[in-house]
Amino acid sequence: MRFLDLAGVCLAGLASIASAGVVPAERVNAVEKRATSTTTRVPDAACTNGPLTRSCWKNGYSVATDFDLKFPTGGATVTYNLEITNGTCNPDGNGPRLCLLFNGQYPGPTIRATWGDNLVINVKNSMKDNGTSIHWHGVRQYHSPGSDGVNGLTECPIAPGDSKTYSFQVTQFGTSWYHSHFSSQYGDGVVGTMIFEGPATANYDTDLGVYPLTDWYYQTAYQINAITLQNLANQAPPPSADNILINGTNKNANGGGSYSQVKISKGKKYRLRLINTSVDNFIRVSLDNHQLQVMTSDFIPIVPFYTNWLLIGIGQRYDVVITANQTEGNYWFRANVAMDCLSGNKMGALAIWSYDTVTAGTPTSSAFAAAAAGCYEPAGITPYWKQPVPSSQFLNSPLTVSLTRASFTPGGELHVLWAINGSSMNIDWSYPTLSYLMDKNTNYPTDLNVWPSSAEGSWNYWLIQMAPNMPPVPHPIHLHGHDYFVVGCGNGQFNHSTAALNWNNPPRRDTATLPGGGWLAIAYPSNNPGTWLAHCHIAWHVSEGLGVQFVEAPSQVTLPDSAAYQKTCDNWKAYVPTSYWKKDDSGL
Ligand SMILES: *[C@@H]1O[C@H](CO)[C@@H](O)[C@H](O)[C@H]1NC(C)=O
Ligand SMILES: *[C@@H]1O[C@H](CO)[C@@H](O)[C@H](O)[C@H]1NC(C)=O
Ligand SMILES: *[C@@H]1O[C@H](CO)[C@@H](O)[C@H](O)[C@H]1NC(C)=O
Ligand SMILES: *[C@@H]1O[C@H](CO)[C@@H](O)[C@H](O)[C@H]1NC(C)=O
Ligand SMILES: *[C@@H]1O[C@H](CO)[C@@H](O)[C@H](O)[C@H]1NC(C)=O
Ligand SMILES: *[C@@H]1O[C@H](CO)[C@@H](O)[C@H](O)[C@H]1NC(C)=O
Ligand SMILES: *[C@@H]1O[C@H](CO)[C@@H](O)[C@H](O)[C@H]1NC(C)=O
Ligand SMILES: [Cu+2]
Repeated sequence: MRFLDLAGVCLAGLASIASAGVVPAERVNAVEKRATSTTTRVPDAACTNGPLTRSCWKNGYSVATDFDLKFPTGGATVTYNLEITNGTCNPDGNGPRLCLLFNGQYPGPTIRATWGDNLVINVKNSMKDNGTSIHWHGVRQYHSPGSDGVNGLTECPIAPGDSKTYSFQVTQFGTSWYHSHFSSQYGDGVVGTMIFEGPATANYDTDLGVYPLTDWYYQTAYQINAITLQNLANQAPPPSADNILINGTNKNANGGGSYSQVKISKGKKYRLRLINTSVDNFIRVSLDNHQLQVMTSDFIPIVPFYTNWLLIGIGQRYDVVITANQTEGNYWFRANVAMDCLSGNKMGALAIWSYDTVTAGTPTSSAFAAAAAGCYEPAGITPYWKQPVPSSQFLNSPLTVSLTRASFTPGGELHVLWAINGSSMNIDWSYPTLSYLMDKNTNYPTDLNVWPSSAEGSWNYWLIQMAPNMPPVPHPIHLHGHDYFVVGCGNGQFNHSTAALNWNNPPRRDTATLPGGGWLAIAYPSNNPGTWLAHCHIAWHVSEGLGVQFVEAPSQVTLPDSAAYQKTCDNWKAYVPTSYWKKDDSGL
């Protein structure tokens, strides 16, 4: 029996590391939809959700409900209208820059719904010079793959002047965000947050709502993306961010701009929903003197744990509870770029948290001791429902991440691009994968990176491996239509006889970090027919081809209404010949 020094290396939170090399007897069970969850709390109809009973919900649902199998029905229909315009923004006072906005604001409005509701979101593209498609990050899109918002997979882009209605049921609860999937457009502001009300594993008095954290650039995402593409040819890093924003604001290097300010009352417990909406930077957050009690990872309720500093990868979310039990005063909330994740340059953002009995002013508080270095998932992530994963030899072949030379257009200029198994992803906006399904066409070009998916009810096992001698940047890997179990990760090349894997109760989430120069082993059951994207959430990397898609149970996919779907495609195809800009990246 061998225990790798996993603690502190990769997933420090693996409390119950299965003994390495020993493959438990049970094999992949073809009918096992989801590892059985066991917890001491059962859904309780009599229990009402309140400050001291947050694990309760209603009608037999609670935080113990496995929402892959069961979620409230008969929810309300909640409608939002979002219009994307080309405007300006100035979040840190550095000066106005071009910004693409939702309803005239950055970040866009918070979409709120309750577990079980049906969301109907009308998106109008009022930009002159870009298509768009809006992805609802982490939403399972059960029976609604046509609302996943991935142009080239689940829809044609929405042409300038056109609108599209996304509709889906809220089968999970917690915190997330939505963003454009049209090239690197989200880096220019096409981002907003989402709150789905539901039960929780920790109690609190007040929900402070979302607290998005992001890197911010003074040039547009399209400009940075172009520079990044040039740099990659020399294995040089992308340009560094110019600032970090907390809840859409911060001071700039010259002192302009303003800090986010939050008021709290002594003795109360506050829920805060942290979301990393960065394009390229990992961020570590902390509130001076106050521990963070972490209770979710992405949409997954976890056994609450306390930490002083919390590392948040791009696309990841953590809901935390903060107890206002310190001397009444002003405290710094800190969001620092995680240098150990090879994220740009050293910088951070500050916010001011004040007790309501004191005059809000500049804090004199000092930071907690620095967190142990290491660009890994935080320690202590244990899902609240205990869900073992049937062990596997990782018989599915490894997906190897490397660099390659490829072009986005036939006969076009060759670029150095990211590739999975030698193939850099490059989608066709005008003929999305769902069109292949509608046309019963399985003749997928290689660069669509369509990988096989296991049969419904059985498990997928992926070993994502960095090729040797690659730039050692970590990649936050995000999966659509599913979340996954993080069975293990480590540095260097995966070795079956030494890798410590956790099959017992592994962390579960929809975005996890592939260590630069290492490997990430994930597992998830096929339980959602559709066509789903898996990609690096660093905007520049997916733009440079770091993605795959898999077509799951094609004959069982709930296709979108074909008239509406075709209308979006027809309008897009009519726009393309007139467009000022042309596609010059993977399209994602
Ligand atoms: C936004 O407006 C600028 C200035 O008019 C223009 O150059 C750019 O193409 C527009 N972008 C989009 C996405 O419409
Ligand atoms: C989108 O608009 C930006 C300008 O805002 C431009 O740089 C980019 O090339 C456009 N991309 C496409 C494919 O239209
Ligand atoms: C974040 O900003 C929004 C919009 O300005 C504000 O309504 C909200 O209260 C802020 N959140 C916190 C936790 O301060
Ligand atoms: C967001 O994630 C990126 C990469 O995953 C990371 O570099 C950055 O530090 C994170 N930001 C925050 C605020 O956690
Ligand atoms: C304050 O709350 C934290 C949990 O957030 C706890 O660990 C700590 O002991 C409490 N401190 C005081 C002074 O009550
Ligand atoms: C990726 O490449 C590896 C190594 O060549 C191969 O074993 C595997 O089958 C490929 N994976 C897929 C999904 O094609
Ligand atoms: C895997 O680890 C074993 C045990 O340390 C070692 O004997 C073997 O050479 C390693 N395999 C590879 C491919 O590195
Ligand atoms: Cu990446």
